Amino acid sequence: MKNWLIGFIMVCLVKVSVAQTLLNPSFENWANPTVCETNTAPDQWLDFSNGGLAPDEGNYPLCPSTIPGSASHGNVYARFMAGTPLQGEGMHQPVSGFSPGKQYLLTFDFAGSNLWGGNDNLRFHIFLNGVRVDSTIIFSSADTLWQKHVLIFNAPTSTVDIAFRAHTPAWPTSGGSAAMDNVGLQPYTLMGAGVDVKSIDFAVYPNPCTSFLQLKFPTAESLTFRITDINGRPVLEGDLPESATINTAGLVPGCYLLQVFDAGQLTGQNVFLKSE
Ligand SMILES: [Ca+2]
Repeated sequence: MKNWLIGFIMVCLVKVSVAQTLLNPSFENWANPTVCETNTAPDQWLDFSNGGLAPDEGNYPLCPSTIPGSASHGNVYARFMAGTPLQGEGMHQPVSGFSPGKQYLLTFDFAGSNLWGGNDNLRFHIFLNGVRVDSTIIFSSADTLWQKHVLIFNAPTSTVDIAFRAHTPAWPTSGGSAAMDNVGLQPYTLMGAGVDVKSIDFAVYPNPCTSFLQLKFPTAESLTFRITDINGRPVLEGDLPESATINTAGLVPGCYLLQVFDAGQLTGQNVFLKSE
């Protein structure tokens, strides 16, 4: 076969295998790299503000007084002023390459960013195709520890517009600002996903966890468990102790699926985060 034909076939294969393409997910590229406060959306992102101005560039090496004092990934994060419950600063990006109906995992890191003082409460809302579908926990502008938010969603269309906006639940007594970094987007291909689970409701806490994960069941059962990473690789398994406490100190920080089995049959599963 001639080389050009092989090349053509390879290009076609690459095109077929192209996945969803979120651009500049860590906000490291921003239009003006020499100015501390840039009221524009990061490169590849579009303004989604309906209050305030636009997202600000949080560039720690360039502006060492910025809060938080470091990005969760790279050198740059985005900062948003939270307005009313319905108004605030935000940004969005139309992302192509989805398979409609398939599940995807969206993650991002967030923290308080009280550059202008105050400890007001706020949260991020998450929108898909302009529809609000999820929110982070309510957190303080003064809480500068990075936390991770996880959203599993079914792609409604082949191109999905993904948007974030900061809001306060208690305007006008609360406002503040929040930082975001390290957006992740990938197909949700956890082992067991789609399995017809004989469900028993159980809660896991704390979430994110650090050194242990506590399960809470409505009834006492003799069960085994398996923890897999987001690629479905088992990382921890065994009998579930009577205390229903699992030592997670050995897991690297990240997103995991906990599956619980009764006599070998999958009976429940839950997603949790392991933090530093
Ligand atoms: Ca970053």
